[in-house]
Amino acid sequence: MYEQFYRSLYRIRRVEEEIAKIYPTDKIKSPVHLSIGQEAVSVGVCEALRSDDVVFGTYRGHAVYLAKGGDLKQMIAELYGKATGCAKGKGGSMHLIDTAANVMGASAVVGTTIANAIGYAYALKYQQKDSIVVSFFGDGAVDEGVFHESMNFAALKKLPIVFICENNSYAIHTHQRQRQFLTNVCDRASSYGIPAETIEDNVLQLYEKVSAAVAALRAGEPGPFFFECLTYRWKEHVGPNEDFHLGYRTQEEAQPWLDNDQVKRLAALVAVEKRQAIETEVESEIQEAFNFAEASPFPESSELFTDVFKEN
Ligand SMILES: Cc1ncc(C[n+]2csc(CCOP(=O)(O)OP(=O)(O)O)c2C)c(N)n1
Ligand SMILES: [Mg+2]
Repeated sequence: MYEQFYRSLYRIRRVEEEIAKIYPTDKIKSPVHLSIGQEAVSVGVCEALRSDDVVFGTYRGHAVYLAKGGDLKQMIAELYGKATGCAKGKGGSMHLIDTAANVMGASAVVGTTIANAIGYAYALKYQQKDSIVVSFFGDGAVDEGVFHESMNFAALKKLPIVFICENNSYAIHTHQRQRQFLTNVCDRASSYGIPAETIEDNVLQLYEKVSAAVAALRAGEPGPFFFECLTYRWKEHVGPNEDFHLGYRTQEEAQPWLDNDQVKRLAALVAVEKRQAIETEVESEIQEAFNFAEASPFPESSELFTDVFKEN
């Protein structure tokens, strides 16, 4: 189990480090919102899921996409704006999707995929399927009207959905305390009758809690469940750099999160030889994915007029 967790954590971290490295060359054609530091949330949750379970993410979505099994080559090609990308090069980093892996998409508009996710969960329930939906969103999304409407509807219809609020304390540069009079996110979910719990930045604990919730939903217990996962964004809101010089947060605030790096923690739980083998495999997979993106063509100009409307 530790090996699989480490592989996923290390892979996401290294993919994003490579993205950060290459970003200044302008080969990547869209803004990038990196999850470096937040990988444990996606990995802890997605390891608890089956392949037919479904996830909806956000514009900070590289980690969820990869943790759920989204295709790496198509992801990098998408960032490069290439025709072989997972959205044919038209969506970029903020709109990753891989329906074969049940990564059902992400959006640049804060909060929107919460409503998409409950719609999907309603359909699953209606069809009496035993798949589970997971909706990922940030602490900023809980301020949106769609969050509240969705909580109510999901509770009312007892939907098979797990809500994952990735609380990194900030919406862009604004701390939760400057945006919310009551900062307890779980209380918001509880007020709609949804069981809600806060989880520390701990990938194994996350896995256990989410596994139990998923098992309960599959056994027919009424949903939804809500988890607030405490985490921290190491890089700037958007882009490859650090941003402590901006003054809205400090290196001192970040330090405990850096010290608690879950990638390093899991590395220490895997035997050295096994770890090296994992790292070698992942590095060559990443290299191949970037080579694939480099070698792929840009979309034809005729593609400008396709995928604009849904055609029957
Ligand atoms: C509806 C809407 N309002 C505002 C924005 C501008 N915006 C982009 S990201 C962001 C912050 C969201 O913070 P959070 O949900 O905590 O996610 P994080 O970036 O921390 O992962 C905002 C306000 C937007 N994209 N959509
Ligand atoms: Mg946030």
